[in-house]
Amino acid sequence: MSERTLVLLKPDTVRRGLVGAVLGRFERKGLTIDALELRTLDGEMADRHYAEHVERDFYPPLRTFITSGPLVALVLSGDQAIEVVRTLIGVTDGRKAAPGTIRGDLSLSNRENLVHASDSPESAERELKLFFPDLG
Ligand code: FUP
Repeated sequence: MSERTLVLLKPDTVRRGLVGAVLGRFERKGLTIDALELRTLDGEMADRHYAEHVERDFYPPLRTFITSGPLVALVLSGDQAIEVVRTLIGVTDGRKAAPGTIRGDLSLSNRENLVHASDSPESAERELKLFFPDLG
């Protein structure tokens, strides 16, 4: 069953010149790019996206980071895309993520971990509406 998921290639991915490498992994897996946009988040958008984290100790530096430069927001679709993309990116902390995953291969940080991806059908629905309200 085809699903859609919201993915952000965070400002570290853009700064490090890894957009092509990371996008290529998703494309090679067989996922389809349904929408893609380069944009810089303001603080308000960051707070909406990370609504579940705004009270956490780690949020202020995360907010600074996620608004620090352009990111690539995209919509990927494919069979079980939400879970498939989560598996491809690896666990949150790049130092602990398994080799072979995007974070495991390319990130050494628990904050600058290159990629965000929706973690459930409910978050996918919310995040897709937030970033791509006009997507059919
Ligand atoms: P994930 O779903 O893997 O992106 O991870 P979370 O939703 O738990 O966290 C969202 C983002 O907060 C992470 F991508 C990185 C950041 N974060 C920190 O900066 N410090 C932490 O201790 C945990 C998460």
